[in-house]
Amino acid sequence: MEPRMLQLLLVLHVLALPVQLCEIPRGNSALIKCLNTELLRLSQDLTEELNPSVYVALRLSADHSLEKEAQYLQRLKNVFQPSASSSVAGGQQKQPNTGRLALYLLALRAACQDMETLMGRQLVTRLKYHLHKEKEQIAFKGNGRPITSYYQYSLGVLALCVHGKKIDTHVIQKLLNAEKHNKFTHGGKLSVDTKAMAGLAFACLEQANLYEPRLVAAISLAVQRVTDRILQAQTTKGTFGNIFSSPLAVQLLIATGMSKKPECPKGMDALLGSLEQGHFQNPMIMSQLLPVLDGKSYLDIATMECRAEQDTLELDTKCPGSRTVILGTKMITVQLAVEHPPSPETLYNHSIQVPSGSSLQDVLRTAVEQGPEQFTYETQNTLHGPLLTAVMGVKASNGERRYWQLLQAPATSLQKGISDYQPQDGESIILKFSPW
Ligand code: B12
Repeated sequence: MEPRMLQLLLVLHVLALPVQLCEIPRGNSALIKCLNTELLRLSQDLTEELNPSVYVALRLSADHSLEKEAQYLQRLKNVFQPSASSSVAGGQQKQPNTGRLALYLLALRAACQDMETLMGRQLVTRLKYHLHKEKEQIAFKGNGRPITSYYQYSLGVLALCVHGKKIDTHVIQKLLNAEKHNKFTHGGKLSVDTKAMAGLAFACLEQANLYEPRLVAAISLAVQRVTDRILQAQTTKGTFGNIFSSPLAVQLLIATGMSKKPECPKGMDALLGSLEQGHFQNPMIMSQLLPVLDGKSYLDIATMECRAEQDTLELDTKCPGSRTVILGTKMITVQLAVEHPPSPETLYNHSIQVPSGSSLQDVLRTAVEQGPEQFTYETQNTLHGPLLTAVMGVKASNGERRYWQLLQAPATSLQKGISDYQPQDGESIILKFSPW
């Protein structure tokens, strides 16, 4: 055989080898670059919600547009920096909650900002105060639950930890207890996203070298248990939980050195397959995914030096325009029902006509206009997109842990929100007031 032919066969053989580690199989760099470029484009779009998580993803990436990142950081500072006039106890101005503040602090560390300034110290104190309040709620008022969620609580612990701050041991203890007593659930089901975020917080604390051996031993045990549960949550398709919880799950596996486990490359393959098919269109999820594709996790923020970075990312990279939705000329029918258990009657039940390609949010808008029965709804902007907060005048309540769940009839919980989900012709959607 000719030597060149032999060489070609060898290359083909290497390419065909299954992925052994949680590494990106060759040939996917264009796909990853497109995701990176899309997040950069989103960061420049003034109509998009400002999101520190998008900034963190851009910073953790191997390729940068340093000028555009700096502009985005400035816009984040304008919105997230608490005004000097408001006190820690809460001024007149609406302040970011635990999770948003934590994401903002992660962003500042990813920008290598000096935190030994008055503003830097105030931000750290503020997050510590938020966690203290969350801890009090868990202990006294919240029946073992924090004010926001264990997801945000974990984000808070993680953010302080990547800044090298020592965290009140009682705050850590509450997260350990929650893990031990399986509190990382939503609506009675394991929340892989929450487990993964708590796992990242534990992994950071374990590596911090700031705590006494007994606490470190308990933290290490929690890391082990959380990663085991995540590995067990792998589906036959390779995802951990659903496809949208998998980015954070793989981040945890990377952070805890589990990338040699066979589950990890299988999860990575599932992520790449879904990315290729255009399933990741939500900026928040895209921002949780990009670090994974660079083999990184949020723990890597702690050691960032912001030096000698590759400044070659351009907005004009040719990529499929995944987020542009083209409405069809064909009309489709979607059945829309509203349920408020324990009441047996449906509060609303009508078929709605919309152009094909419409989102569920378009269906709701049309229902308001269409009649004959009065349909009303309200939304709230979040980093994840518009959250449905009230239907027919009934408001979701954080305190009572009730929300408007989106279901495909009879009882399949949708994996996307109202602006991302596109119902098919003849589909039945139920909006159900549910506990979580
Ligand atoms: C906690 C949580 C919830 C809680 C939020 C209540 C609370 N007080 O914390 C509850 C149970 C209410 C919830 C509901 C839903 N959720 Co949820 N949720 C999360 C979770 C675990 C953390 C969110 C968070 O705190 N982010 C951090 C903070 C700092 O950001 P934030 O913008 O301030 O957070 C708010 C929003 O994220 C919002 N929110 C929560 N979930 C969702 C989902 C959508 C689509 C939107 C627009 C907003 C939203 O609630 C947060 C608190 O106010 C994420 C996991 C993840 N990977 O992000 C899933 C996640 C975002 N949820 C998801 C889904 C699908 C839903 C539902 C659509 C499920 C359903 N079929 O009804 C509903 C929303 C329906 C509606 N009314 O519009 C998916 C979204 C996937 C995607 N394709 O983008 C995720 C990624 C989970 C998953 N792996 O499937 N969720």
